[in-house]
Amino acid sequence: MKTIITYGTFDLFHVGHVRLLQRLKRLGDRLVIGLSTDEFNTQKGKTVVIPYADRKEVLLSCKYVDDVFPEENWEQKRQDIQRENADIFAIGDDWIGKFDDLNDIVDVLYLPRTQDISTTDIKAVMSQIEEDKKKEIKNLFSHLSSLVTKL
Ligand code: C2G
Repeated sequence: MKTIITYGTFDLFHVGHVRLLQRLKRLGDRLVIGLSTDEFNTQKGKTVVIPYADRKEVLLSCKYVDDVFPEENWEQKRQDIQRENADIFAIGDDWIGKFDDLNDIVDVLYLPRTQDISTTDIKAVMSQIEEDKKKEIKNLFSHLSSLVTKL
């Protein structure tokens, strides 16, 4: 039984996450994920949209994922790897080199990210839509008020 371990926030679950999990599962038999808690995301400087419990439920519904546990700090990886008896630690190459210190107890791999998709991009699109809607409503009101003044 070959176990793969990875970590992440997985907010606004998207195809970049799916493709990473798919590639990770192909490396072994069991994939476990350290899912960043809402509190740890604050430490990571991330504002999550979807709360931890829902992000966990979404991940567990994914056919590539076998288990999810909370990631609460930067220091827990070593004990997680030992507890899960992980053979491979793998993560996207935006982290390249950052976890090489773990290679005395696990094979450390960095996989290419999926281009042109990120939670940050999705948030930017969502806020742009909100801005456009606000402008539309403002224009509508000013049009209506000009009509009313003509009555
Ligand atoms: N990812 C990807 N392609 C994307 C976006 C994300 O392959 N287009 C990968 C990331 O490289 C990461 C995983 O999906 O391996 C989860 O991404 P995030 O939720 O952004 O996780 P991150 O904040 O990088 O958390 O201790 C490690 C951290 O918790 C990692």
